Amino acid sequence: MERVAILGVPMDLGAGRRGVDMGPSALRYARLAEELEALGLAVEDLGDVRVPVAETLRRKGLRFGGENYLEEIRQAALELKERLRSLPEGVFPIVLGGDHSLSMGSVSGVAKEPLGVVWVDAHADFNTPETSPSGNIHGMPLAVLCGLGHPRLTEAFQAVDPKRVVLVGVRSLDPGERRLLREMGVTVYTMHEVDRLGVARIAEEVLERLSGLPLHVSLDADVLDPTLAPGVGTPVPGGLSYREAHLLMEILAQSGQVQSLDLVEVNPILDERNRTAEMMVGLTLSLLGKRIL
Ligand code: Z70
Ligand code: MN
Ligand code: MN
Ligand code: MN
Repeated sequence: MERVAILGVPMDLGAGRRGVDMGPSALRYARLAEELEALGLAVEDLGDVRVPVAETLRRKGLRFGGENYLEEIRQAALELKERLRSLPEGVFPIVLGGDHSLSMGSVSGVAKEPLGVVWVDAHADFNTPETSPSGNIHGMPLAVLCGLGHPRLTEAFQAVDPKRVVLVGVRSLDPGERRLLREMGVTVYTMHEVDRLGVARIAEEVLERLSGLPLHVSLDADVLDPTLAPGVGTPVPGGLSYREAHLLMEILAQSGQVQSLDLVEVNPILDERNRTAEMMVGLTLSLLGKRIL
């Protein structure tokens, strides 16, 4: 029986608005562990990584947003990285966020050489402090993992070859990150390609490009159409449908290569009756092998 470890990162310090720190609770309430067990998996919840409460940091004179919490985010991501590194071989980690900056810790924590990364997101999260219009660190983690950005972050978390990174579902890019994605040779399937080629063709191309590699899937809830997943901080119209998202997960599952997963950017404050968390749990089941027949 395959073993799954759940690890929460209740952090919103990298986001532009509050609330994704409650994402791990929302995903647990949506019965993530129980549903995985019903699939026949052995599940252990390892609790949460320590993240400072934002209100305690305000007293130090930091304002919310931007790069103010770089050191706190670095520390939490480092703890995540260490905890993932200490997991026994063969355990499939599911990291619950939290804002997407935690993926600096998850990807570097699971990184074997070489690793393929499938980043499923409305955004590319490929900004650096120079290109970012907001300064928010959750817009930077994929660049950091590829070695670009603040040296305090790249020295701790650079972990992947940009040629082994694929983005799916992108529909909101800042000018600087568009340029960086091209320069670094990252493969990007925007919603334009989703519409032209379809998710099945895209998934097959992704698996061809990352053939034989262990894969990490980083799933940002905002890749989904906001009508399905309203509980996100940065909703962008025109996202993946229910069927496209499940089909993508099912085809990735069939490869047998996926070894780890992030579920990030679920914002319960903005959600409706926890439906965004429930969508993310459903997609997790498809990625871990649930089939209709
Ligand atoms: C923008 C920035 C972002 C998620 C927003 C947005 C980044 N490119 N990522 N929400 N998940 O501020 O860098
Ligand atoms: Mn993201
Ligand atoms: Mn996003
Ligand atoms: Mn956000």
